[in-house]
Amino acid sequence: MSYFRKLTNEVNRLTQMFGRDDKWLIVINADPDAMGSALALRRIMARRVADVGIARVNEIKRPDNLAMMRFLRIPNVMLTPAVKAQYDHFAMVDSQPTHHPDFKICDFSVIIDHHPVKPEFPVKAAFADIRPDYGATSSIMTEYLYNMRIRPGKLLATALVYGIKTDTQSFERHFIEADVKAFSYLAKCADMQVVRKIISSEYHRHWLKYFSKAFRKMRFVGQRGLFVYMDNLESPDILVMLADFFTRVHGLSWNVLCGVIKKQVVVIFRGDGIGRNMGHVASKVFGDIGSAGGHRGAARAEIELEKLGGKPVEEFLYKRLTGKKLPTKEKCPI
Ligand SMILES: [Mn+2]
Repeated sequence: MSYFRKLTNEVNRLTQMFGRDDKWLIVINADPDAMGSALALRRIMARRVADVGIARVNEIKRPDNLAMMRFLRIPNVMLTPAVKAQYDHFAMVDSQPTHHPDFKICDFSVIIDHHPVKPEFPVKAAFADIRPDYGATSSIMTEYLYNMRIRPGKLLATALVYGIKTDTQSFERHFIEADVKAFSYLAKCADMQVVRKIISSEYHRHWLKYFSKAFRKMRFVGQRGLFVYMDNLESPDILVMLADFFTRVHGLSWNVLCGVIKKQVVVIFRGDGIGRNMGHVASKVFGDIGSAGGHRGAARAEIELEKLGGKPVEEFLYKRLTGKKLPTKEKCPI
């Protein structure tokens, strides 16, 4: 019995698509699963067609995804009409043509994906393999490689492992047995040191200055809470990053990071998921003056700055949250 399911028909149909003189472009909306899947499809096509490239429709900003691109040598090419013009055949992995407006410029003849197909947007392609039960497209691609007797090299195996790990949230989110099998098969060839390096690439260098500010401005609330007001910021992502960081401190069970972004007061809540429900806290404290809500472990509130009527933002938020006046820094030891 084969380790993975047999894909004899699919492999035959897929390989018939490839002509010796074809120039193929694999188009993705880049995330780890899409990048891993694209490398796998490129490997499958490599000796069957004249040329194969990979291009993406999105900008990659997350530091871990940038690390994946760098360490696993994923081509850094944006899809543009000029790039498109260099190819005559188009494939897509981990997405469907209606998922992004920029996909429209290509006519896709190969589509391999694991997102559910919406009845109003049927997938039309000469070769389409859509399996919504799979946790990751990288698992489907691993089955193709196995069925074609292609043993993945170290970089490819590492990319696929990371793709499966990301899309299944390390097997905490939806997955099937085929995802587990693909993972354990690939793990033998993958470089787990590189996987760890990618995972731990959590911060951009230019974010570090926000840490020093947060450490200066933090105030403990009671035994287990933390409140940090960060003044004006260019993006709420900075609050999210800091709030996530503080969840890693033992002895803190909740934290609130807040700041003003383009005349909006943004408040990010993080809880340990065991103690009080931060979603409830957010809507109870700020629901009457802004949009507020979330889950037990993570919540958010947004209030228009003008609703504060000119009151100092830090004092206002602290009072609302704790019912107390903002203590002076001396009374708030670190
Ligand atoms: Mn995916």
